[in-house]
Amino acid sequence: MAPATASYDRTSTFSPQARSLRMTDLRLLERDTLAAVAAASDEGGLDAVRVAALGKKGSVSALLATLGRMAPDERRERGAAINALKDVVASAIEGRRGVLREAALEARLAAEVVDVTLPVRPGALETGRIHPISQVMDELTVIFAAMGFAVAEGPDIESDDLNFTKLNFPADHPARDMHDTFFFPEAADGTRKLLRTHTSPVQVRTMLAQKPPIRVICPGRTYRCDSDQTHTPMFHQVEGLVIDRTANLGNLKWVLSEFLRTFFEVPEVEMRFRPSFFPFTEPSMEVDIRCSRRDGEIRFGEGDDWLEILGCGMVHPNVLANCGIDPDEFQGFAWGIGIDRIAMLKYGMPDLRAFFEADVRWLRHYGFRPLDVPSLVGGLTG
Ligand code: 2U9
Repeated sequence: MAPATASYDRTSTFSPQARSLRMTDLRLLERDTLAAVAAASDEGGLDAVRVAALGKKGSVSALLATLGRMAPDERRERGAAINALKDVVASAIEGRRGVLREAALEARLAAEVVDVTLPVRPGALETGRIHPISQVMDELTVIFAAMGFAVAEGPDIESDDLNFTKLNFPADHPARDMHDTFFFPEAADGTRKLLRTHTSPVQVRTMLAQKPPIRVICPGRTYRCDSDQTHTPMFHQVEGLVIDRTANLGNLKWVLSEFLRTFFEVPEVEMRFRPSFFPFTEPSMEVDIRCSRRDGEIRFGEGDDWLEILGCGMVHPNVLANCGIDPDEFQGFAWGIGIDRIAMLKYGMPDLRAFFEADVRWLRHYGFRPLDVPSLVGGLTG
């Protein structure tokens, strides 16, 4: 409780009787103020007592202000007494503050007690999971890095020129059609951006920026206006490109078979090349791998069945020329493969759409532990 300042008479007088009355007043003020200090139960309350006594308009400060109007004798005597009171009150407040602080700390320590015998709650490293697409991308990177390939990346939003024209797509090619490609509205200069329909513009950018020899893989998101049980509007591809003076189909076949047997973790894969057509490769081929299908399970490296797995070919001379590489001096091969599809095949995931539903139960089942990083020596899948 803060002492009331008004109850103590602060006017000056010369009468000795009145003087002793004033001394009694001081003692009363001291008693009440010290009682209020002792009664303060927290630092906020104590501060209110301090302001009421020692603040600018406090009871003790008000008494000090009366000194100016006193005769020198009285001022000396009362000044000493008021200052003594001020010191007593100030030190009582500081003493009480120490006690209250100590008590508050004790209360906090008692309330925040930690039971170190309780089991530790699992953190992100134990509960978090790597999405199968990210896992497969990491696996691809490890496999091709060991063969000397660099990873190249580019933007998802591309120009018509890099996504189609440089890749030898004729102006009226059906893939350019609004039904397949997500186009942005036409700009003032008549050009229109699009969501890349394959990662091939990344290889185009690489060729425009670097001189051969080139060995890159380009994993990433791709977009086509297509949605059913086996297609989603956004999907993932990894494409590869090799350019040098003698790159040939024999090299391509070795790179693909090395990749496929390492990725599917089988000793050998048998491949079958079928002629195909892509505007950016000539000749173009589709590759099937031998497999068995039993009880809904596909196995590679055995059986009498075939599964289409990827497309590939020798880079079209027009594409080399469009990208600043002399087709009479250099040649190259390229391939493309759907990451979502090979992830489903390797890890036995039946429904493509589950990849993009962000269902944490699915991720807990099919996801990978963050510290099981794929490596060729430690094992691709931990
Ligand atoms: C440049 C030159 C050539 C990339 C290639 C394919 C064949 C192919 C599909 C596989 C499954 C796409 O995800 S999918 O639908 N891709 O069949 N891609 S050759 O050829 C290139 C790329 C860039 C400069």
